[in-house]
Amino acid sequence: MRLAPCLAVLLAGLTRLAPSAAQPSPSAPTLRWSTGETNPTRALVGLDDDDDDDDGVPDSQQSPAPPADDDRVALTLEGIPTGAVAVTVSGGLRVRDPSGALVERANLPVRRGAATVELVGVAASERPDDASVELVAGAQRWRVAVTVAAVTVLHGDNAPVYAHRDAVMISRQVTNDETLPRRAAWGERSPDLENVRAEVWDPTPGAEASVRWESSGTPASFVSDPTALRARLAEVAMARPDAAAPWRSGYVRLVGDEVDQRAPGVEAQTLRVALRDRVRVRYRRAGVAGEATTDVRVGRPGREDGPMAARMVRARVLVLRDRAQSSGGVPLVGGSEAAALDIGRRQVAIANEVYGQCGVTWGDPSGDVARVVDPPPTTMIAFGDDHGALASGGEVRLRVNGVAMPPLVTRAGWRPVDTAMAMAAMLQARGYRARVTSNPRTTYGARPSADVLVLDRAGRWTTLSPVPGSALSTDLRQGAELAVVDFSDGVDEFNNQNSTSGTLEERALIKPLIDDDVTTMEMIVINRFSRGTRIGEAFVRGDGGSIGNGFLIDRAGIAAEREAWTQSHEAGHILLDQPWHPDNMGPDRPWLLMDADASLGTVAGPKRISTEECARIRSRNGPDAPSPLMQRYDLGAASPDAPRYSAWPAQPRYPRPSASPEATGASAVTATPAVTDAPASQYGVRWGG
Ligand SMILES: [Ca+2]
Ligand SMILES: [Ca+2]
Ligand SMILES: [Ca+2]
Ligand SMILES: [Ca+2]
Ligand SMILES: [Zn+2]
Repeated sequence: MRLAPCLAVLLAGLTRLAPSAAQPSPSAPTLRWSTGETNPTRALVGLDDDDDDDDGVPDSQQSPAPPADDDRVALTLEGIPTGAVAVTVSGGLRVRDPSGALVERANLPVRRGAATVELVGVAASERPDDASVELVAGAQRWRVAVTVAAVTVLHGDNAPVYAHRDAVMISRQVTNDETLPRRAAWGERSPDLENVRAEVWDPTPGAEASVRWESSGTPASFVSDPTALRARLAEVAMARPDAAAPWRSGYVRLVGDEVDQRAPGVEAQTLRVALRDRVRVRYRRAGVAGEATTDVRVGRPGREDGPMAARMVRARVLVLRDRAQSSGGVPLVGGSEAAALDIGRRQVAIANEVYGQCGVTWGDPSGDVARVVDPPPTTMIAFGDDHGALASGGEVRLRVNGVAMPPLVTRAGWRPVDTAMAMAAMLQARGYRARVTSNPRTTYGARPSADVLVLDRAGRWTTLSPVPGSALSTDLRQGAELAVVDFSDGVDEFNNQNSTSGTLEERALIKPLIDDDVTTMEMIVINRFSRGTRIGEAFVRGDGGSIGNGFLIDRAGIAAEREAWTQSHEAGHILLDQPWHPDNMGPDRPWLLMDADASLGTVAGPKRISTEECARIRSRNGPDAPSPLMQRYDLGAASPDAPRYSAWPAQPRYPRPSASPEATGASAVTATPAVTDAPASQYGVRWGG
């Protein structure tokens, strides 16, 4: 890595003061550093150990440096007559030659009186200014003494985040709880290991230093302008015990939404991020040209399998109209098609803020994930609804799209599913598509009821109606009912006895709207529930419900937005494959997303997902699950060399104590957040399935 002694002697002979005292004139040759300084004599270059191209190989170990690398330092020589620039570097610096290779000497072309020189820091300095770059253009010579400084993000246990194989994550704790150290001694650990701090190795003596933190979006985090910052923390002070140790900042917590970003008491310690954002730390030293930076990503690329690998829920948000658009229907929320769509998209944006904790996104809120749709017509018939009684014998008479079907004769003793199968067979024989679903038995029912969804040959909804002058069914014990959606009096909600089957009106809505694809989850936006006892209801496949992967949310649930996180709570039942709530069987922890009845628009509001819940979501609905609701997301491309760097580096890349001996007693404590002692009236109620 270092230059041979004979070459170093040669370079020393070439050393000359930079022509900084020269009179500025258009023709005066000028060396301009990437950060704007002209003719500097000293500069900082960052050690390029991050992984800007996300290929699993530290950029400093790649030659040529990847095009996405933003740690290359571009110097510009201006006002040079002709010819070429001879560049020689020493110490932990390399120069990029015309082929892109990182070398110690290069001749670079001059075009129109200018040349660009690109430097990369590949090894951290041991002493101040122990690296250099020499540039010779004709009779002009420059020498810049360089310190290669290393900027690193540390986890809560002070272990480095090596960007090519590690990442940072959105906090799962209440933002201003005691697991975020307000002031941290140099060697202090954070009880929450997901808190991060900056470490800067710069051997130059000095009494104070600071860094900037920035987060910015990427196409994978649905930001159209990646150059715009999402959030920043300016001038975060650092300290070190002596110049033989790196500088360290206090702890910073990565948060997913505005409320957390403004958490009282820790405003200077929160940085807002989204899944697959970039988090950058920037370091400069006064009086010296240049800047050292490093980037880490929020979550790992989706090609990986670990707990941080990015995943996308295949979600669809359907905002319903009160009736078909062709009949003058208008959306049930928002008042206009555009406003309704906007509401649907905002639900996706909010869910992304919450599920970022698990490395999960619902997709691009501005994409086609949200739609405004017509309610289904009466396209389903139910047998033995609610009670599940056996048939006593009779006839079912039905019209499909106005055409009378032959009477279906039921036999005494048929179960609802037998009647449904017979009806389906009769309809299929006439060219319709009929799908039979059996509903779980209600608590008080005799046995499961059954539904028949009737589509035409092309798979479109049909309209079912009774035959005029006839009863729909003369079988008085089992009975038959048409499944009608009527929003004028709200949607009948289920109670604890029939929650697994859902009410007939709920099934009339959900079964036609949920497509056959069991790997999607639909969120269905309605006006209200009839009795107003709840604001969202999930239908969870795992508890035996025949309706898979869907949930209803009403206007109140929508209006609660970032207070109840209703959309995320109901989806949580589906993704966790779990109908009950943690507080049904354990202590009340109202800050948890899956708490049954919490609602609070503060940092203590119900939106935290535990590590165990995130793991369960991945095991139940990860890409290797039997019918997964989540896909790999933002896969990226790994370098074939990546496996060689799976444990890199073997030794720290600059002098730093190993992670173990610096514990200060605050070992891996999983602290319990303080219970917010709010009056009950502050809590709204969110009932769920
Ligand atoms: Ca790389
Ligand atoms: Ca880089
Ligand atoms: Ca970078
Ligand atoms: Ca109704
Ligand atoms: Zn619930």
